Amino acid sequence: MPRPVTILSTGGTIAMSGDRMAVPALDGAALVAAVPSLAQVRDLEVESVCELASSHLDTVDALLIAEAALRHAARGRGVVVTHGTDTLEETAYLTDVMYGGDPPIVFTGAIRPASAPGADGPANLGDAVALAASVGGGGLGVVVVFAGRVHAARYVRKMDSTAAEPFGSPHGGAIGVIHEGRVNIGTFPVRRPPVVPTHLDLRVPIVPTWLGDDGALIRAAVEDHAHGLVVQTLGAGHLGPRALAALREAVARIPVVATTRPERGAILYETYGFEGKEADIRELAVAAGGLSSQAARMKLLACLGADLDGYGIAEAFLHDDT
Ligand code: DAS
Repeated sequence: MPRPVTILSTGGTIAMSGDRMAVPALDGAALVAAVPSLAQVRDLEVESVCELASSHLDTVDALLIAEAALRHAARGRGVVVTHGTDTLEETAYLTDVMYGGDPPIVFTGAIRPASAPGADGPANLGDAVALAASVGGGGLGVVVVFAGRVHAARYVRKMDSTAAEPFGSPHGGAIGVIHEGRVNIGTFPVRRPPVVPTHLDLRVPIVPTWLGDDGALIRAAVEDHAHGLVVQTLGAGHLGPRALAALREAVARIPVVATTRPERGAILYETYGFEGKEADIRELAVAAGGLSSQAARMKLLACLGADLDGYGIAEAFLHDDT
């Protein structure tokens, strides 16, 4: 027996249309009307949360969307969230960090506006509903469905700005496929204990580093009242000496999570001995080599919004340290 499904629409290209330039135009009901096969879904609810380009969303909006998804999942319903692709990774992963339930929560969107030739929104929405309704999708947590592929929210990244398949999972690839409305999941992601923030009106910037970095941006972020920081280190967890000095000053004031610039990241333990080596980073920051910087930021925001202390934050990132 398929699950009942709730679609939450939040805007993005899937909900945009226009003769010359696409602007927000379609609410949840209009999205559903464009997919004739959805008329057959037994119990389908539609709720419009907002109608925004995802570059206009902030962390407070992301928390509202995540909370709405969790509310409907707690009623035993599969949930589909339609979302702009630009920041879909962030809202999907925040929802995943907060979620411990069984019904699947599925994020999707479109790369081409509803008015464009070859608009991909209806096909993506049909696939997302198929997964949300499937009993076999129970226990998946939060996933992203796009172009017939299923990605774990923890690993998915927008890797192409314009291709019809913009999302990929550089760490391990897609975890499933959907053909003809039939769902085939090959791998179930490991679930983590949920972290549930009460608020997300917090400042957590992502600071990259580069050849010759003098640490000025790390210092500026701390001075700019950051509550926490994600530092995107080089290679397998490395910083130049001047950036390392800035990191040392930062961790004395706020929690810092370290990610890596390579897409398939890992922070090593004991390969190198130079100043700014992986062991120096590990001594100072919480290592999250397995997450993208944008995903690490959402998890750190969730930890801070849940009032976790330093130990709680380190524990929350334990399985993201590869
Ligand atoms: N319109 C952009 C957004 O809202 C891009 C998209 O959805 O693909 O993120």
